[in-house]
Amino acid sequence: MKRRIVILTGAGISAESGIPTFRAADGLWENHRVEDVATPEGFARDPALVHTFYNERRQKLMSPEVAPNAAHQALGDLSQSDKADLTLITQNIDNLHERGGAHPVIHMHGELTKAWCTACDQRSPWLKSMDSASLCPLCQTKGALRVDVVWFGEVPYQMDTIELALRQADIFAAIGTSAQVYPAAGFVQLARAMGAQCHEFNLEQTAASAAFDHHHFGPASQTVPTWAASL
Ligand code: BJW
Repeated sequence: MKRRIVILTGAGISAESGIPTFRAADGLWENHRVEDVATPEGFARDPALVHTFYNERRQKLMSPEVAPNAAHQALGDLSQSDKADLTLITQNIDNLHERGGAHPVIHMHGELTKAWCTACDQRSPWLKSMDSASLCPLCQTKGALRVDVVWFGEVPYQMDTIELALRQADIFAAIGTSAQVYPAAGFVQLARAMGAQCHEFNLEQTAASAAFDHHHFGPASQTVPTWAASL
């Protein structure tokens, strides 16, 4: 039987593709307080600020200087190979896994390139700028759209599917995540308790390092392709 591999990725896998990670020493997030741009309360207070914040990130994601790196490509190849039964979960809202050939990808924190209409509760692809006057392409309501990302205090997507995959995993790997945000930070505990071999890929130790059996220190663009080829 094929080995069941569950991979969780975080901002570190996209760092070498030109997308900054989140947790800087100054506690700010691209010069904003997290409460202002990544909570429903922040959006209610100042929707224009939040729309602009995500519009700029979407524009950057679609610019020519941002592209999948060797780690995304290696996971894309693994996803298309018959070497393993792979569940790929990302906390990232970028589309670099898909552009690296991976399918399917569970975006537990949502996607920058989708809009969520709070009037009809439908998601649609969204590549242009969004503002408080934007029209839902599905129900035509004006002013009910927000970027389809999971903010603090909201429930991440596909948690039932994720929990089942973690319970059945033979191998669990966490790549480029600081293990500071739950529930993702706790996935290793469940996978390990259920018997999975656990691998961590990072530049440095994290809050969760002690829970992993194997550590791969270094840039993901180097460590991930080597590991994927060894499977
Ligand atoms: C490299 C590298 C290279 C760099 N190669 N590596 C108190 C205790 C416990 C929990 C809570 C608490 N108070 C509140 C909570 C819950 C809260 C939470 O966890 N808060 C913490 C701050 C404590 N969580 C939530 O609210 C979540 N919802 C929830 O819990 O609902 C309840 C529920 C759950 C399940 C079932 C039922 C109910 C929602 C969390 C939503 C997070 N959303 C964000 C924003 C998305 C939109 C946006 O992008 O703007 O998601 S926050 C942000 O952090 C983003 C990321 O996905 C997430 C994780 O960050 P990540 O990926 O780990 O990045 P970094 O920057 O932290 O780390 C990068 C790492 O890469 C570093 O370690 C580097 O060393 C490494 N690295 N270059 C390899 N080249």
